[in-house]
This record gives sequence, C-alpha cells and structure tokens, in this order.
Amino acid sequence: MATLSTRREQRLSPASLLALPAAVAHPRYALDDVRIGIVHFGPGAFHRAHQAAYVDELLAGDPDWAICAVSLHSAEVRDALRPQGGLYTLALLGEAGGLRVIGAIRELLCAPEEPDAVLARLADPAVRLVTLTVTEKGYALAGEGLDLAHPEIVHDLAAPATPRSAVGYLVAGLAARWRRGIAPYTVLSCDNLAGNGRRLRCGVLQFAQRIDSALAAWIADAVAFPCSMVDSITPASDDALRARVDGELGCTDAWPVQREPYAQWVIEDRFCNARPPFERVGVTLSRDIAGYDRAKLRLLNGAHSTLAYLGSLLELETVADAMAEPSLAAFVERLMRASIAPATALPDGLDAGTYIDAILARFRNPAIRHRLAQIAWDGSQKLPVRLFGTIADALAQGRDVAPLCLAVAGWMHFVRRQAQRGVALVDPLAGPLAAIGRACRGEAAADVAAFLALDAVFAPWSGDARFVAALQAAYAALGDAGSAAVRRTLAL
Ligand code: CS2
Repeated sequence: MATLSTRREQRLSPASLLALPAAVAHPRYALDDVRIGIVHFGPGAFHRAHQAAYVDELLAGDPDWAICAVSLHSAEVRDALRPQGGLYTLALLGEAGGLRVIGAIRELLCAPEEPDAVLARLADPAVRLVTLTVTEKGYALAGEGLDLAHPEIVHDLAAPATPRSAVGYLVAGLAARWRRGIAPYTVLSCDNLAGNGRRLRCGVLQFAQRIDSALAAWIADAVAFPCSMVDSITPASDDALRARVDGELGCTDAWPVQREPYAQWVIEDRFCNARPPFERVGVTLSRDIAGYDRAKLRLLNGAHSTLAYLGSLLELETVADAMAEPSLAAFVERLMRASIAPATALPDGLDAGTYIDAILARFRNPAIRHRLAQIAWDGSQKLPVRLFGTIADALAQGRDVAPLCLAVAGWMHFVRRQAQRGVALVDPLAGPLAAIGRACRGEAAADVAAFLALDAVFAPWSGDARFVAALQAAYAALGDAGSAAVRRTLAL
C-alpha cells in the first residue's frame, strides 16, 4: 500500500476516486457514461462551486447534461483540471461542511487555443443549453446595449467566424445551427446582472443584426434567454484550502474550490430546447424571477460592495472582520433595512426582515474567509447593478439617499487611496480610474465631478442634482478616509 506521502504526490483523477477516504463524497454515476449536454463559458470558482455542483447531482439521475467548460481567455482552468479528468474538490465551509469531488465537467477547452472544438460543441445537437458566468464585464455591455467600441466586439464583428467574446461565440454557434437546421440552444446567463437574460439577448441581437439580419430575426424568434438569480458566497481558493483538501484526499488537487453551504439558483422557466430537470436538485423554476434577482443584487451584493469599500478604508481584511467592526456592521444593517429594502419592489412572499437576517448571518460566518479585496474588484461594473438602481428608485420615491451615497463615496475614496498608494486596481476601467484617483485633491466637488464624468459608470445618473449633492456630502464627510474619519461618519 502506498504511504501517505507517496499518495499525496498522486494527482486526483478518475482512477483515484475509489481510493478516496469514505468521508469525501464523489460522483454517484460512472464518469464514462455521461454525455455533454451543456456548454459553459467561464468555469471560474463560482461556476465550479455552484452550477457544476447542481449538475453533478443531476447526472446521477440523468446522464445527458454533463458540462463542456470553456475558458474564453486563460488556459489555467483547463491545464489544472484536464490532467485530473475534469475532477476537482468542492469544500463546503462551516458546520454543515465537508469535501465532495465533482465530476460534472467532462470536457475542458480554452477558446483561444481550441476555437474549432468550441464551435463544434456549440453546433452539436446534443448541446441544448449554453450557460455563462463571465462576470459583469464579460458581456461587453454599455448602458442597455453592447459596447460597440469594446476591442473584442470590434474584432468579432469584423471576423464573426473566429470569435473571441462570449457574445461572438454565442452568435457563431447559433449561426451554425441555423444554417444546418439544428434547433437552437437555450442561452442562460448566470451572472450578477439584473435582468441578465434580457440584457444578454439585447446584446446578442444587436451583434447578430450587424452581421446578418435574417439570422438576427431567427434568434429573436427561436432562441430563449431566461433570466436567472444565483447565490452562494464563494471565496477565492487559497493555500489553506489546498492544504486541507490534499490532506483529507490523500492526493493532490491542483484547483479545489470552496463556498458556504448555502446555495440558491432561481431560473426563469423559458427554454427553447430541452431543459435539464433542474427542479430535482433544488433549483427553483419560476415564470417571473425579476423580484428575486433585484432583492439579491440590491440587498446581498449591494451590502457586500459597501462592506468591501468601507471595510477596506478601515484596513479590514474579510467580510467577517468587517461584520465584527461595530460601526460598520450597524451601518450596513441600517442601510439594508432602512434604505435598500423600502426602496426596492420585492417579490411576493419574500419577507425583507427575514431575508436580511439570513444575509447578515451568512456575512458573519467566521468559517468563511471572504476577502474584501476580492469583492472590491470591478467596482465600475458592479456599482451600477448593485447600488445605482436602488438610488434611482429611492430618489423617485423622494427618500433620503445619503446612506446609499456613502457607500458610493466609499468606493471613490477607495479608488483614490489605491491610486495614491500606487496599488493597481482590478477593474476594466483601471486606467481611467487610477488617473482620476491620482488627481484627487480631497476637494469634494472637484473629486466627485471627476468620477461622475465617467459615462460608462454614471451616464444615466450623473445629471441628477440630488444624487450629485448627496454624493458630494458623503465624500466630504469621509474626509481623508482614514479609519477615524470613516468610523465617525458611519456612526452619524
Ligand atoms: C460578491 C459576490 O464578489 C462579489 O462581488 O458580492 O460574488 C457574492 O459573494 C455572490 O454574488 C453571492 O451569491
């Protein structure tokens, strides 16, 4: 028998499944018996911890829905998981925790290196569903439509047969099916965007219209783009996770993922091709999901981003740390209960108080080291979705927007501080943001005006005098945005 140290040098693989300790759960189906039915764009940690775990359960009863996971930019996921036969470990954090090896991803492709294989999968009649977690920026949207100046969109419109973007691939795959008389796939966006399916449909139609209006008409008529709401807190994988997983598995997993035990997935039940029997594995299917995604984006994600920026100004590291800071925890709770919930139309049957209690308990979970820096990424893409809709509704209802603007001003100070410390921002607008941040002099009217001039972020809102005044007041109140000033402002 191999000793523990030699087994640890072994890689997780289909052959090693039988040797796993009994405490580690693994697929209850034969990996060779399942067939690809889903193409997924963006197999990052969230997809692997959330959707792939649902599909893994599904495969035990229905072998037709295995996933072909396609990365649009980097080969990292493919190179980590292909040698493992697509297997990886999911760790559930906290009391209901445990390790589970997921087998749902049966094929891994890196689009820039294997474009033909991706296009062949998209044209395969057995693929009836294409899903996406490409993050907010991966949709190349600007306002309600597509960002036609986005370099990948410019490229794909000029060369639609050799796409680079998610939208370009979706259209190329649909075009191939249309020409060959193959039924289209349903396109299911699983990103944190309000009306994600509706917005993706607009982008796809706009793109298709520019290359072939008959194709666009067919897509408009025949392809379904259901909306969905996804929820599960998924901290990035770290060394502590890798060490735990390798220790408990007795072999090496190059890229395990982790999440809280809680997970929710609500999908609009509007499919144009066969639908996986998602209801069997705890997914909620509903005719109207707009209320759910609004509630989740505004309450959970809005509060998350608020904690991320104000917590970073307080030099805190994780969400649980931020929730242990009394002034910040109290502010965020007030923000959710008194500012966000009253301004937001919530779905029937959702009790705001109970929903907020549950979110706050999830944020407090000390078993989850969810770094504020991770949530702070891509603020220019996240804030419009998470906070500005609430602010717009609150203004329309004549409500006070000062607390909501404090969260936005927290982001501005965060950008300023990072830029002036020379710390790189992770954001598609990192360049312009850093330039604005470096030029800030701590004078509220001028600094706020420089941010508001970023049309891609603020366009529909920057002209509202009440919004601008509240933002300037909040920015000024945060002063130098040092810990003392932030604590003082939060307590007001
Ligand atoms: C977070 C989300 O990173 C972030 O911006 O707010 O990823 C959040 O953890 C998930 O949406 C929870 O479902």
